[in-house]
Amino acid sequence: MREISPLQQERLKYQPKLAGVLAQGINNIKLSLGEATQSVKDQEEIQKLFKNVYGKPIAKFSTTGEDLSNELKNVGVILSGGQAPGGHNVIAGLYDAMKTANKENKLYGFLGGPSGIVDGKYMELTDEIMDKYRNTGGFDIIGSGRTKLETQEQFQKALEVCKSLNIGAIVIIGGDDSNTNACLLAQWMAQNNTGITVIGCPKTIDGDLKNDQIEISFGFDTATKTYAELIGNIQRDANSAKKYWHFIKLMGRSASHVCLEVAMQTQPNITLIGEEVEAKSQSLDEIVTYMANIIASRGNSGKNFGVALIPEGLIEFIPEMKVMISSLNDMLAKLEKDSNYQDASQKDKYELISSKLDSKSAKLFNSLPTQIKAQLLMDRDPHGNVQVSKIETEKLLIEMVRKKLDEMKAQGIYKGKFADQAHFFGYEGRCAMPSNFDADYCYSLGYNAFALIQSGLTGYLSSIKNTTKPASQWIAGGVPLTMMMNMERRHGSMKPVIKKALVELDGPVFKEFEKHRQKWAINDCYIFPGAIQYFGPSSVCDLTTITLQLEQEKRPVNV
Ligand code: FBP
Repeated sequence: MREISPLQQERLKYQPKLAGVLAQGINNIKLSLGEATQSVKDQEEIQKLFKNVYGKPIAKFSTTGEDLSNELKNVGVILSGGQAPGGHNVIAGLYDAMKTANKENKLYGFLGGPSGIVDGKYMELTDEIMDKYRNTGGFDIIGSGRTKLETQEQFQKALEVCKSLNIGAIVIIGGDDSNTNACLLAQWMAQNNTGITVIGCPKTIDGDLKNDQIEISFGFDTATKTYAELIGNIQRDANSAKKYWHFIKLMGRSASHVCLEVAMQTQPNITLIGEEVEAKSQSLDEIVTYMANIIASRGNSGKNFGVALIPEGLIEFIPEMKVMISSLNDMLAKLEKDSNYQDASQKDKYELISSKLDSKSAKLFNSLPTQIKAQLLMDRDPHGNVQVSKIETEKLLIEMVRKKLDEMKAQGIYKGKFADQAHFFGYEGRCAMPSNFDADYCYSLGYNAFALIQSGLTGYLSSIKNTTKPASQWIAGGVPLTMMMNMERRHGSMKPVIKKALVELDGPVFKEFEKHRQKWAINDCYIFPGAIQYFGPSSVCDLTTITLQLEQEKRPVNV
């Protein structure tokens, strides 16, 4: 019996490419620092909350500057939040850099996410363990979790665990919420003169942890390629059978980057972009009308099939829904502790909620199908986010589009047939075997994280830039976490968080999409991207996402 697949066997041998300067080896890198920085918003509040780590300069590594320290260092690493392809390679890069610097350095993996460091659950990573996970998907080497680190008690326990293992630095691999954790921990460690530093690495398939210094979060490349393969297959099926409309919800908790990138790769008939819905203040009914019109116009010309992409976070971008969800969030934060509410029947809960909402939100809430009501009232995640992956927006839209089409039929303006299929693609792509890009990028991010540690920096995010060029030209450095922060309402009160990067409607990616979408709606312009290729010509195997090409190069290679 096989223990691993033949492809995995081959991938274990793949040597990821390192960013230019890092490839010289951890002992040959030098640090240079730029100007002091500011947070993106709410500077005064952020500075007050992060006194010791606020406003640090951007760091860059080169062959000229200050030498890095070569003192012995034990490091603890945490995988945090949703899985993203390439996480194992971040750890592999970190491990290899540490062992190259000094064989005696030890890397401890905290188990099950941030709670591992608080509860003292860890394992030491060794060559034998590492070599089983190189270039593989998933976070199973040490597991992940969504615990929020914020209390004095948690920080104190983390310190004790680190002291007992002689850990001098912690690397947190996560998205915006997890790196907010990293910054809070960095601040606490600095303020208490513990000597322990904290470095983050930008992870999330959602692609919303990016800015001038962070071109892409890892996992986005592989996840979007995986979804694009699946959607290409569905498009071929739709085009063959010609009998179904496929409504496909795609992960991306807030921003619609995944949806936009996948649309650019596959050219489906309908793609909704949450940020556009918000900018145009579109109501649920307007979105449904937009979809129904395209379906009717295809149906009237004999095409009773098609593919529609729906971003997971859509619901929170619809202005009327946003107002209602924000009231629900505040209300649920209070009702969480109310045993009468907790013990009430679903029906009574809906009635109570509806009575506490303003009349417009109450009307909207009452108009929703029971299933959607129940999904909207589910527990928020530990960071206060609505768990949009559990809200079946694709089914809600199918139901509403069907009603609209029936009305159009009664008016004699629609003559087609509407048969639906609902899909949700999220978990299918989060643990895929990393593409060459993610394998290389992640390895560099991890290696670079150790360079930041040896520079004595804390409260920084590992940054690798110039990523549309060959890895030899990638630029390595670090960006202060406070630079990305602002204040947002979470769990009913204002909290410091890393600002999410949403789809920019005047940015090159949306502009390119906008040029083509009308044609894609009516004609069949489907693209079938096929599976991720790991071996073969670089023009096929090392291509970055269209988003990255358009944003960084201003020149799409394959649109
Ligand atoms: P991160 O922000 O932690 O990277 O997670 C992203 C994500 O995959 C979202 O796209 C999705 O809404 C969410 O995780 C699902 O979370 P869970 O794994 O808890 O179901």
